[in-house]
Amino acid sequence: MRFTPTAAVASLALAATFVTSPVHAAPILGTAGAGLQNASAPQENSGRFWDGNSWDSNSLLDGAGASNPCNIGSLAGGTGCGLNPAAVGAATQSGQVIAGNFTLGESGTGFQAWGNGDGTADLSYGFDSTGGGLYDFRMLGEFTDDWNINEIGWYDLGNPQDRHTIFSASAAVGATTQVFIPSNFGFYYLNTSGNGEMFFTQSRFNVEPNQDATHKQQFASFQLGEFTIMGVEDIFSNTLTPTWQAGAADYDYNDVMFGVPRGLFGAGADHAAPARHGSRRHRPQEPPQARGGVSTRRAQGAAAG
Ligand SMILES: [Ca+2]
Ligand SMILES: [Ca+2]
Ligand SMILES: [Ca+2]
Ligand SMILES: [Ca+2]
Repeated sequence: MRFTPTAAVASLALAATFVTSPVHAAPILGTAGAGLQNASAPQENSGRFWDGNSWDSNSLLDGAGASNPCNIGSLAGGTGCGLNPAAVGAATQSGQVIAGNFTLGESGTGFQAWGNGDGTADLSYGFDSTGGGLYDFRMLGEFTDDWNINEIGWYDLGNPQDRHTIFSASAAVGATTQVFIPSNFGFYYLNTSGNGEMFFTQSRFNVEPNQDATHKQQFASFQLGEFTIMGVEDIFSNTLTPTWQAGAADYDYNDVMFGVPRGLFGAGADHAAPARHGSRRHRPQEPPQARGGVSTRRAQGAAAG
């Protein structure tokens, strides 16, 4: 079953301010006014919320004399990034093989960024999984010193207590995980070091210890065709710096990057076990174990905050 206007209407009834993305990728349920925006020609000037000057590359803005963006926007668009030695070191530790410029898997010209027309982020959004969906998530890359303390998962949209791991902190780049998600959902990031830091695509749920009460959007979503590329910024800060500083961030959103192919939707899809009797038809499906590789276990950590 494919996403239909009927499904959109049902979702809108649940949250009247939500709008949906018009492409065929996993439909985004965002804030009214937000949409898919042209993401071409990154400038690393933070003119668009995802277009930060990455700590992972040296470029014009770092005095290096060359355009060398390395944020999620340039990477999703297929631009190769020349990582600086510190970034290569962390990436190598995490098991990524960096030989020459890094090009993100699944990237390509034409990815559009979810956000507002003025370049600001949609501070609250999720994804439509009406009827349940089976997703083959792909770990595409991570450029951060925190590569081994970063868990990624999904949560029931609007309910940040209901969390399920997709990629544990130790998941290798290149890993794939097939997950059945029975409801509309958002993504979360958990710093597993125990500092309590946790981010959600609905940023009002974010937990940023020792920070002020403001929240930023720590997730960036790019869509093209049936594919979504997600990028995570793993530090919250109101101070942006071109190189690492304690308490600052770069908002390059390349700290964890993962892919979301369009889900297989609907109770009648081919992955569904036959209903034993009529009363089961509308229940959420069990994870389709027969397909193998399914991982929808709950996050181990206690609720943050
Ligand atoms: Ca830089
Ligand atoms: Ca990791
Ligand atoms: Ca970053
Ligand atoms: Ca980074």
